[in-house]
Amino acid sequence: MVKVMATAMALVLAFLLAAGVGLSEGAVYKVGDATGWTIMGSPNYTAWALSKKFEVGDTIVFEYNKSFHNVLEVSKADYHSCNAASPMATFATGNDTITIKTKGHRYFICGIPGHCSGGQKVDIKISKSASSAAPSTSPTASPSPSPAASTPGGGSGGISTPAATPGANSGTRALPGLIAVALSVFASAAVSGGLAMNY
Ligand SMILES: [Cu+2]
Repeated sequence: MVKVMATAMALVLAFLLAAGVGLSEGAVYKVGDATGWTIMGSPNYTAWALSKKFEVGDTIVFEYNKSFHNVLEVSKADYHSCNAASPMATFATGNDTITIKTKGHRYFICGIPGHCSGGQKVDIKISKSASSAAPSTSPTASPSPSPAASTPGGGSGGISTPAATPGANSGTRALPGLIAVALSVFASAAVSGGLAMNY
């Protein structure tokens, strides 16, 4: 019985780990790509940003010569007016990594006089929530049958449940399904273990 429980626990852990690995994925975007964050050659950061699809969980990297540039995160108004006087955040290492945690816009400018107005500014539009945002919104209880409780003998009954609908957006839907499967496996193992102990 102890062995059964341990196996069930291991299965639950394996499922949760598998789900967790999927959540930590995120693209890394270097601002300006090979050009980096500069004023030389007047890079078009608006066009660069529009060519990407930023999602929650992605990372953007500003790479630049810190002797000549910096990165200020500013409000929308300050972005448009190139006002560097009241940044919300300042980055100055020359290799700044910023992880995107929410949807919406993030506005960055270079704070060196003349650089922002010369085009060293970028509007990062995060249009889509990645799967990492899913767990916070409790999924509407899917009609998950619990075969484990009704059939104590057929231990593997729960696994046949179609958990993740294959196809579109599997990333967001797979997690509740995996947990349901893992829990039902655990439950059936517990039930059969309990019955075994009565004999
Ligand atoms: Cu600059």
